[in-house]
Amino acid sequence: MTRLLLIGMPGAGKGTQAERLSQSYGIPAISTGDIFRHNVKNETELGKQAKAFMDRGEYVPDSLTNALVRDRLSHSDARNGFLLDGYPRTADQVAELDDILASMGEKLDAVVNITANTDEVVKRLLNRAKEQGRADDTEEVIRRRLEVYEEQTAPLIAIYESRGLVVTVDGLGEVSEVTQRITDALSN
Ligand code: B4P
Repeated sequence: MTRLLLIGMPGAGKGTQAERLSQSYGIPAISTGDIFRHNVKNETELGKQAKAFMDRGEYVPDSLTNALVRDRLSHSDARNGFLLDGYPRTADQVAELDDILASMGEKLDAVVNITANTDEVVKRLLNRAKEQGRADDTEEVIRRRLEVYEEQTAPLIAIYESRGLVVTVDGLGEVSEVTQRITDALSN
């Protein structure tokens, strides 16, 4: 498995699993959320533009996000595979990724859909707020992020299902159990 997407509601465990899968498959995990946070922290031009959206729980505009991913996927470490964590999140981003992959002569191997429920993810994210103090982990912003996910990202699962790429995995339980479920599902 070399070209993977991770999709799931905020707090489903995308970032957590991406790190582990990246190690076991030997491919870079590319998290648009992490890249945006890095830019916000370093007060880059991109970070200044992204911050206002992220703080409200809204998506960063497609134009910025797509350009960032196109650039990142052109790096040599992504030539033999990658794991995209949290991208695409909109229909426009799906179209952009299709175009990027077509221009590279590549295709996706699988889309891992990590499932969870609202109560559990709110609990996880409020817990992360205590530990890490992320600006978008307040209860109000978490609720908005969940709405945005339902409106804009949940419908993408059907698009990838119609292409026969979706592998759905239960994201509840121990982190290591979830990793095992994903690797088992991908090896079938
Ligand atoms: P992300 O960084 O992707 O944030 P996220 O959806 O909350 O998921 P994350 O990966 O961090 O959390 P995880 O579920 O692993 O995005 C943040 C923001 O960036 C977006 O709201 C948006 O503004 C912007 N953005 C990013 N990508 C974009 C795009 N493509 N287009 C536009 N805007 C974009 O984990 C959450 C917590 O749960 C952690 O504390 C973890 O330790 C815990 N956890 C994980 N698995 C667990 C388990 N099995 N049991 C218990 N706890 C668990």
